Amino acid sequence: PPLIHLADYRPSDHLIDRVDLDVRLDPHRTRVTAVLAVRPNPGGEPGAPLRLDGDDLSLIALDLDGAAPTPGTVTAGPQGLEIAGPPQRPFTLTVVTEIDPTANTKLMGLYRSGGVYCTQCEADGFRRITYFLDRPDVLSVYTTRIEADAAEAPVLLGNGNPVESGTVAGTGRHYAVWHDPHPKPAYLFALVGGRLDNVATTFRTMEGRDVRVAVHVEPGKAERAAYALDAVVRSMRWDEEAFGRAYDLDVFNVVAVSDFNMGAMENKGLNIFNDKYVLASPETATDADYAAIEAIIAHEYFHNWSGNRVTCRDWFQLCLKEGLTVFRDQEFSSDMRSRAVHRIAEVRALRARQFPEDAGPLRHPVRPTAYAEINNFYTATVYEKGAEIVRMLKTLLGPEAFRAGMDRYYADNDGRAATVEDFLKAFEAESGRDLAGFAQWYGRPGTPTLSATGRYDAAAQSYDLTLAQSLDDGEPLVIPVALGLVGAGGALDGAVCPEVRDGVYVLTAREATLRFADVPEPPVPSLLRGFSAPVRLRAELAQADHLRLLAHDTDPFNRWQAAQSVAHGLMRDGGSPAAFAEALGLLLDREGARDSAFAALALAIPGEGEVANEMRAEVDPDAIHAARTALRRDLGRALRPRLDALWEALTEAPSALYSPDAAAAGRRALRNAALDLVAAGDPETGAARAGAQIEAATNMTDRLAALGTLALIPGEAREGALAAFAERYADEPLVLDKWFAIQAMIPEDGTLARIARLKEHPAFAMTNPNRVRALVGSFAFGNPTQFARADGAGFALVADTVAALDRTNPQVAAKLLTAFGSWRKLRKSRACQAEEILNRIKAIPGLSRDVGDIAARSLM
Ligand code: BAL
Ligand code: ZN
Repeated sequence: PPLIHLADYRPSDHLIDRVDLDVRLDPHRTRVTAVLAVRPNPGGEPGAPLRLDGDDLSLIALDLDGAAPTPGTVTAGPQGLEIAGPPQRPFTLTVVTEIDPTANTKLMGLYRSGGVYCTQCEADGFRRITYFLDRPDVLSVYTTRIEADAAEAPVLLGNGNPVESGTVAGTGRHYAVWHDPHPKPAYLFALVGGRLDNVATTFRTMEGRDVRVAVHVEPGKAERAAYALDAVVRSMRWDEEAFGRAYDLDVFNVVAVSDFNMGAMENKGLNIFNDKYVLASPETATDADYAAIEAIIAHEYFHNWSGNRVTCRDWFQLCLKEGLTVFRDQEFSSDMRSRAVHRIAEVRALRARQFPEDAGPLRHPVRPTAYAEINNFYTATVYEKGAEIVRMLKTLLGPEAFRAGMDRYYADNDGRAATVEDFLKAFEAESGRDLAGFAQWYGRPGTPTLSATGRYDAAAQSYDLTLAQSLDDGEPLVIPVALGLVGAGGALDGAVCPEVRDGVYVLTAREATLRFADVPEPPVPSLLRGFSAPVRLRAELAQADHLRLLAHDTDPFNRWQAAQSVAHGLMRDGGSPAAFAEALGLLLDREGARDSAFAALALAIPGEGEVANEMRAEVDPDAIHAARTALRRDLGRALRPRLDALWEALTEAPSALYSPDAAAAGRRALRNAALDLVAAGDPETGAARAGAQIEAATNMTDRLAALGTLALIPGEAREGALAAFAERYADEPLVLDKWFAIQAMIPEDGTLARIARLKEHPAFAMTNPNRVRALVGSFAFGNPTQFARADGAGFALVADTVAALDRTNPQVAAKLLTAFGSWRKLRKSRACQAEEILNRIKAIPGLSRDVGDIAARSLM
């Protein structure tokens, strides 16, 4: 497929200042009348034809300034509309199209989900509603009239503020008119029509404006929207306090739908969500679900400024809104919960998803320079690494200059479509710093390696630390390295190094040596505290050094990292885990009660994917699985008395009211981590205890954790518990997703047959992205030994699903295919099978651009 290049960017030849839409909703024949106020763009090419994007559209009527266009000047088809020699002055184009929302299985544009009409327009779905200049640098003021059958769609929602509503006499139909005063690109357009219940409240902004905030959900589920509503209100308040940003409309609506390609979408004033990230009750949602809802509600709300008020000039700048908004939602969650625990979770996610992407054929810069299909660039690199870049910027500039830079960025670019350069310019202006070197982070794919070696001079009481970076042959990057020295009894606070300021050294050279003076004993360096840069650290410390950091470092992230490093070493090199178990035991004694969430994270040894990630040799998933299973077994046995005591001590009274707050969630996390390790060491006891916990559980967190533990222990108890769970939640699709996922991730030969059976389960549907991701996605991304089976059947299962899904929903199919992204690192025989499968997919006739692009790039 043809590539679109950043270097080819040109301003649009035309602009559309106002859009008046009249959308008459109908299950199969929805009629859209668009009245567009068009004018030539002074920055465009004079006399250029007007080329409007389209996708799968039927043109019904067209007029220009109220008359038929000059014969022979119009070319129209499903994929576009062109008018040659349009007027060289402002003019009005009226376009009538007809679309079939029921037949729209791509879930882009206007479609129906569970009978609810809804839209998804990012990145290029608006062209599936009407012909348009569907590019983010064309900003328009929208007025939308939505009309529908009053019984079928009693609730009608649009962008902006409601201005009028009424009935259409004698038709059983009604309408609502919405006006959004803020100019926006088409990708932020949205409408909703359907039967929906809601929960609502009023929020008074710091500017004194009263905003009606509502969360709309499937009828009968309103009480499950209370947490999401509360998260909206907390997000609104936080953005005022942390960034001085107030909401700017009279209403803010969130709508949950059950069929959705992404997590959620930040349409102006009308966020549309995957219901997985809205609906929560103690009986149906886990602590992790609550945390994800809070984070995604915040993320979409924060886009109102970082994305909507200031949008992107073109899709190459996607990180400008996504990386920044992820950083903002991470800061919000850190303020709502434990900062240290959240930072660990962020880094785990980055390493699990972004590091492999950056190390494989699908790697790309945070700001890509070319794409064939933009939907394939909503990646961990753009989002999570993009957020890390913003975090480094804050570390480099300090909180005051960072905040001043953000304020200037908003002030200078409000109502505009901006670039990464505009973003950095605001920080340069406020800080007086030159960020040209730092800007390289946006353009260089791959994860840099930071290596460190130290030398202690006892006579001079000094310590030399050499830091070296490597990525490619290009210029060195600007890497903020937060660091300190740790002695046998704790931090060596008296050690001084003039180049380290506020605990941070900024590495700008390929290599540098720092000299610390006043070092009274041989230190262990604590490097990259708080994970101050998205790099791979190679410090080659001994196990004893890591154990010192685990016991004594002042930085909680590095204490956790020390435990991870020891576990990696044991899984890679073997050896006795006795010292590690003892250190973990002390940590549990000291911190189990005080910071349960942190203790639970320390107990969680790196996952199989993370181990694969760290391998410099070729990856053998079976060997990794065996090493990890053995280490978990040994730790479970060595820590047994403590784990038993924790599991007992952290039991909640059956009458205790569930609360998703961080402290309560931390206690559940530690208790469930203890259960899981006990089971790893003693499956028989583990199975009995997990079975009892499933019975006694008063919330989904405890029930699901126990089911997850039991799922790893073959036998009748497991099968009985799985069957009972399915029966109990037969009417709860989102809960059954958890049930699909747990089974898909069982690392046993029988899992393939199990998945084949589950695909026939009445609750499974290939048309619903959540179901596909739960069953096949969990298998592809979360079951490395079965996915990369020796007989190739795991790869084939995923490939067959991709091929089938491509015919209806290419975007979700393409995402699933990225599971093959690390195939080259696999041991030879498995890699050959993966390559063959990718070639087979690439050759499928009529393949979508989405899947074709992933297949082709994976093979590059
Ligand atoms: N803009 C797409 C969904 C999100 O990142 O918020
Ligand atoms: Zn986003």
